[in-house]
Amino acid sequence: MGSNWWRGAVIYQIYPRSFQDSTGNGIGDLKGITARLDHVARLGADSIWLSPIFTSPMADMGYDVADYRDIDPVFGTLADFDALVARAHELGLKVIIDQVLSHSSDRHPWFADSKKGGAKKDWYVWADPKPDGSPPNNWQSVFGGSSWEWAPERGQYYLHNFLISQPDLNLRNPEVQDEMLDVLRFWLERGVDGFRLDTVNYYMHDDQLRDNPAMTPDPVRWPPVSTYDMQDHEFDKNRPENLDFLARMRSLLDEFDDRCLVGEVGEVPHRALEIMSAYTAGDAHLHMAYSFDMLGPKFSPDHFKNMIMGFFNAAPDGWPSWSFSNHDVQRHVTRWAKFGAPEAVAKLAISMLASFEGTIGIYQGEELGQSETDLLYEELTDPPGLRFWPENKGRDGCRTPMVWDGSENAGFSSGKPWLPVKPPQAARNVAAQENDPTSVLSHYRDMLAFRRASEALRAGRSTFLDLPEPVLGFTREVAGETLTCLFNLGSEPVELPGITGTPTGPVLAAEVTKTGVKLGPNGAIWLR
Ligand code: TEU
Repeated sequence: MGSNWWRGAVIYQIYPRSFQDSTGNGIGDLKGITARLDHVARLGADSIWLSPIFTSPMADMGYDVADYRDIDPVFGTLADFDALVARAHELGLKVIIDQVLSHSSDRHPWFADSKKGGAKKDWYVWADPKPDGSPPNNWQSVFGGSSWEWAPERGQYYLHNFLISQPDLNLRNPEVQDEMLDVLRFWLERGVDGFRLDTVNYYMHDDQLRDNPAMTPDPVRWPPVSTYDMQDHEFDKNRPENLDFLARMRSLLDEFDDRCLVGEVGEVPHRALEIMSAYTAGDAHLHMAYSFDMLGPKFSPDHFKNMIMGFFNAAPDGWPSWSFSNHDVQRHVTRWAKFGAPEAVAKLAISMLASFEGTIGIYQGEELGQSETDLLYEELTDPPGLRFWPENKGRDGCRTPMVWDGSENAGFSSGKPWLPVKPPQAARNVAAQENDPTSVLSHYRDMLAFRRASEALRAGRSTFLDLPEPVLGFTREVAGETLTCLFNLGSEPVELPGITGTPTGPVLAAEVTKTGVKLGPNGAIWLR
C-alpha cells in the first residue's frame, strides 16, 4: 500500500504567481517554478503544494476555476506542468496540487449553461426568492454580504460562499460529484501525488436552506470585519453529507499508489478540531486536515498544546497538518512580532513546528524570515482587501514575490512584478542568507535535516510537560527513543531546574547546566 510518505512530511507551499517569472511579464509561472525547485529540495522539504494553476479569470487569483483540466496561459501549458512534475520527482519531491471543488468561476461554461436552465441546470445551488424578493435565507459570504446573488436570466438566486464570481457547485448532485472525481483522476493519471482540497467543509449545504443561528462574535476570527462573523455556520457548511463525498474521493485515491488528500477546514476554533478529526479518522476520508488555528494571533504554550492534544484526543488515528503561514494570512513573523525580533521568531517558530506531531507546511519565503509587506491601497489586488480597507488589508501582503537576490526585481522577474518587492523584504533574500550559517535560511535547513533524521520527530507520540509559562515542552517518543523538546516563547531568559539530558539538534540560545536547562529569549533545545 505504499510508503505513507505524507505522514510527518514537510510540505512547501508555492504561490505560483509569486515564485519565479520566466517570461518577464511580472507574473510567476510553471517554468519558473521548475527552474527553482532545487531551492526547495535543498531546504529539505518532502513535497510541494502548488496553489491553483488552472484556467481562471483570476478574480480570486485562481481559486475561481474556469477549466479544471487545463493550465492557465499565464502559468504555462500542460507540457510545462508535466516537466515540473518530472523535475520534482527527479529531486525526490512529491507534488500536491490545489483542487477548488466547492465552487467554480462564474465564467465556467457549466455556469453559463446552468444559468440558462440547460443540461447543467442543477450543477449549482439555485433557489427562489422569498415572497418579498429577498434572498432565500440569511447565509453570509466569507467575503462580505449575502451568500446569494440574483440571476435575472433564470429568475433565481444562486449560492456563493465566497465572491459573487465564485458560484457554489451543487455537490449534492451525483453528476457533479462524478465529474469532480473524474477531474481528480485526470491529475492522478498525470502523476500528482496528492491534492490540497480548498474549503473542504463547504462542499455541502443544508438541503432545506435553514437560516444560520446568530452567534457571539469571536475576536480570533478572520476576516474581522464582516457580517459573516455574526453567524454560527451550522447550515451552510460542515454538513454530514460531506463525509459521503470524501469517502468516494478516498476510494478513488486508494486505486492509486501512495497518494494523499489534505483538506482545508476553515472553521471556528471550537469546531475545528472536531471536524478535522471527523474528516481524517479511520482511513476512510481525508489523509490530513488543517484549520486556521495555528494561523492566527495566538502564540502561547497552552494554545499549541491544546491544538495538538485536542486533535489527537479527538482522533487518535487521524492525522493533522500544521502550518504557521499561508497565502491567506498575515505572515507569522509579523503576526507574532511582539514575541521577539523577526529573525528570532522565525527560527523559534520553525524549531517548534518541525517538532510537532503531524505533517507540517511551510509557506514560500518564511524560510527567509520574511515579514508581511506593507502595501498602499493603490497596490492591492485582493477583493476582500479592496472591499474592507483599512480594517482589513486583504491578503496581498503575504503574496508579494519571492526574494531570490539583491537585484532590481529580486531575481523574481526581469519585468515589473505584479505586487511590489519593498525594502524590508528585499533585504531578506536567498543569496544573502545562503552561505551565512547564522541566517534564518540556514536554521531552516538544519532544522528540517534534524527532523528528517529523527524518527522521534517524524513519528513519535507527544506527551506535554507541565512547565511554567512561557515555556512549551513535550516529549516525542518512538520505539525506545525519547526526545524532550523545549521552547521559550518569551523574550526573557528562563531556567528549568531539574531537567537534564544530552542536547541535540540545532539548539537556539539554550544550554544544559549542572542544575537544569537554561533557555535564552526565544530559545530552543532538544534533549536525548
Ligand atoms: O480559503 C478558504 C477560507 O476559509 C478563507 O476564506 C479564509 O477564511 C480567508 O482566506 C482568510 O484567511 C480558501 C483559499 O485558501 C483562499 O485563498 C480562497 O480565497 C478561498 O478558499 C476561496 O476559494
